[in-house]
Amino acid sequence: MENNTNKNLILRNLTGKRTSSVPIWLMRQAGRYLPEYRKIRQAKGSFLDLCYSPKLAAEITLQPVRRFGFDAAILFSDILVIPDALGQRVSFEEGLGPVLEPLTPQEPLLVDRVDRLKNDSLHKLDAVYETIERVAAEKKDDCALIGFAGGPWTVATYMVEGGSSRDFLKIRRWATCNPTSFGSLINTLTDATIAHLDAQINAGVEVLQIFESHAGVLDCFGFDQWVIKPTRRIVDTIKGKHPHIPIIGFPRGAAAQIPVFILETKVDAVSLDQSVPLNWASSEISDSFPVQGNLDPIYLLGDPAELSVHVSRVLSAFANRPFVFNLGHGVNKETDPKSVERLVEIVRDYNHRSPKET
Ligand code: 1CP
Repeated sequence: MENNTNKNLILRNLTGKRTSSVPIWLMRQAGRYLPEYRKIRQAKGSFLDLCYSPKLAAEITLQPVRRFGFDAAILFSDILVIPDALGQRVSFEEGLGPVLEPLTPQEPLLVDRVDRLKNDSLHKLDAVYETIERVAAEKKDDCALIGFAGGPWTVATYMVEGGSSRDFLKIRRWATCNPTSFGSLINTLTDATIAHLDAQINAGVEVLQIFESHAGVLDCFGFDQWVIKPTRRIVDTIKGKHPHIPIIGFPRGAAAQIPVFILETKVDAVSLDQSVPLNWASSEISDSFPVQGNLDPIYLLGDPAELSVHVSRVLSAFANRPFVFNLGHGVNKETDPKSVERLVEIVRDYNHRSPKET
């Protein structure tokens, strides 16, 4: 069962081993800042169609790995394939982002659809699992393949708000005024997420990341109920079946709740957003616990000398723990690929003050 742990720097760090060379991948490393992505995207037209085209999706997954030599490939897909597979209409519109037919508390919940999905073993998402099989067959052993899903709360925000939101008022009102019916939506999404992640592992992913991008809009009671508890159920169930697959949690905006998130969800690693102060992370998160992050992606749009200073700050802060270099959020579409190249060089050139392999 130790099969994968030696091949890849990311797998080693995520299983608690410090390596002298810091591994790197970036959230949204595939996408619109890459001309080779834009070319395929233009030819295909619809973003969701691209997610369901295994050959093209596999190619897009591998584009940033070929160009920059990242230590991981992240499956090219989206967190919103879950509502799409559950039968909620989803589209991606130029300039607007995702658009969904919003779900309301008055509407019958999607439970029956989820039951059907379970029986159908997530049929609509078969194309996603085929993408994984293709990437797994093509990638090198020293590159980890990361699968993912949105956290149930974050996916629910899009389902209830009908897209991106500024104030998340509809979902917060539903969760507060009718926690029982909202709880069954979260439960349904948790079941679907577990089935989706399980199928991704069976198809060949070696690491999972759970993107809870909108965790930061909840107070500590909401965070416990709608983020910690569902995540804990996902982690427990997946670990029961696949104990050796590391799971990274990304509770974006969770701030001072990160330690309790780590403790209670039992994720293997935490991805920090850029608002987390480096010295706070060092003092509040046990130094044996794997951390990922957290350079502000804005530095990729700025002065190269500044970039170097800020990358070094992050590297120094996490020099003595299992660590995977990443951004605090996704690569911005305005980013010049040359900046990403420079970033990878800075990380590769970094010399640890006390190199130590465990
Ligand atoms: O127009 C285009 O070409 C589509 C742009 C795009 C891309 C490239 C979207 C639309 N999604 C993706 C891919 C994607 N999304 C990946 C693939 C792998 C990679 O990282 O390279 C992943 C992991 C996601 C995850 C995702 N989708 C998240 C979680 C991470 C985050 O950014 O916080 C979220 C919130 C989404 C929803 C989504 N998908 C796309 C958009 C424009 C949005 C909305 C973002 C928002 O509300 O601000």
